[in-house]
Amino acid sequence: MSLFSVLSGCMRPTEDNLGNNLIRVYPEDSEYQIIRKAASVAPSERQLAWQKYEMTAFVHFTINTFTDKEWGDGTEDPAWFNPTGLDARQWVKVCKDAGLKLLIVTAKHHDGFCLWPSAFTNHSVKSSPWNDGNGDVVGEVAAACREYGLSFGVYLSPWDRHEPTYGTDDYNDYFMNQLTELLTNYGEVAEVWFDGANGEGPNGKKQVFDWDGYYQLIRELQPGAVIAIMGPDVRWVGTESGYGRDTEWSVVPANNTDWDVITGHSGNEVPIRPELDPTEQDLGSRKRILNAKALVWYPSEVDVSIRPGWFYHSSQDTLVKTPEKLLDIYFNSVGKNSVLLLNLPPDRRGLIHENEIKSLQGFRKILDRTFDENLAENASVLPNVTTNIKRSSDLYDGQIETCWASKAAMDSSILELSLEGQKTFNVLMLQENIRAGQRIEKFSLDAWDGSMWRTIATGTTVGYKRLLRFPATTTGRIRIFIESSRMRPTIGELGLYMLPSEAAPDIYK
Ligand code: FUL
Repeated sequence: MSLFSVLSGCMRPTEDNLGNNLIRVYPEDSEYQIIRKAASVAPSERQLAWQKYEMTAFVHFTINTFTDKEWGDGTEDPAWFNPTGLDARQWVKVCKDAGLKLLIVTAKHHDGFCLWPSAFTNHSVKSSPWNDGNGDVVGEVAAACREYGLSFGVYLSPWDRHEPTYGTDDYNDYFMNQLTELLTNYGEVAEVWFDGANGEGPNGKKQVFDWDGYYQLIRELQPGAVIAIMGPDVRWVGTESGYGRDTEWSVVPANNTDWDVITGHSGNEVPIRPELDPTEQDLGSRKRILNAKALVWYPSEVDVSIRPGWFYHSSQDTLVKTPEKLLDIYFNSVGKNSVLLLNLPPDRRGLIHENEIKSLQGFRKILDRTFDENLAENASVLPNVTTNIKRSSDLYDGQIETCWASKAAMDSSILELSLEGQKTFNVLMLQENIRAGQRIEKFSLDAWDGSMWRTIATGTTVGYKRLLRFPATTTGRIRIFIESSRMRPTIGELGLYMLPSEAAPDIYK
């Protein structure tokens, strides 16, 4: 990072950034102060590292794969779990080739069957014929992730339809024991995924979960891991379709606790999960934040399966999402300030099916052909009253932390670029330097047509990443007109790209 970046307000701490992922709001705060606070909430280091994965993989695999079900009821015989050619290295290689940076495996789904030989139950791989009861799927996945350089995560279903202690305090001990096994025996864990589904256990009782205990244990054992969904670090986007919101704020109100005793949760203290309805359309608008008791960085994750089901069913072999569908999902998840969590369910062999591989390869090819060349590279930033930048290359050096920062607080700002000659493009990519906070509320991309500016695309939030598609445009000069923002907006990265015509039939002209 350059000295200039530090001085220009790109890095924290700045006067606008209180350096925390949770900031309290007081009844006496003015509207201006609240907006200033919202603009200053920033991700914790673990949240930022997670956000930078962009695309991650889910692997749903368990006894359901063999019973052809989506949810087991806990009465399944472990003898049914018998993959004929399980190869976790294949799973990881498929993910790596597709550009997925982390893999989360269903160590235990709702039926309670454990993919690792837990010392606290016999309802696991050790009672199955697979590898004569000596196998450990979690261990094989973790080792393969290490070998291929992927991060590793675990899904451990809090709801357990098999475990007899479910519905009693003893289940919390059981669950913590299992967490301890998973978080100590398999190397570094980057994400712990807690499902919200919570029905009755085998004894008809519902469980009162000791979330604080779980969170504390995870922070102790794996301080770098984000805790997702029923956790404080990562929020469910609210749909399993693969399509996120057009306006996606990573800063949302947290109104559910007595913040007088809390100072923030970016450290190792017990974090609080903000209570909100993730399916609501508006989570973080000005209207929402003005009534907040606290504002917290709580970014969105888009989970979607490459097939209709989360688990493998041979009847769905022809229903694998096409490369074009995956591309559309990419633009609507990664391109809308979310991390994509794409599920790839292995089949009864214990392999990711050929149809998935074909689709992922096609998807990757389009991504590479589109994003390998940034047509804004070597563009120069033209000076104007709202522009604060010396080195244009900060916009395309691959680092959001070196950035353009507007001089204007609250008012509109303009970033104008002279491209290296005439360029034709149909995709805009913007990234804010979210280390300084998420600020942009409304913007447009304008192209100079020789006599005037023409708006070719508009958007609301940007956050970590925003992608916009539009009909192909040729110009030598563009500007990003930021119509409204929370304090001084920043742009860490800017890209102009050309989607190949076959991948953009509707917009290519
Ligand atoms: C849901 C579960 O009930 C599904 O089986 C799946 O694991 C999905 C990711 O989350 O809540």
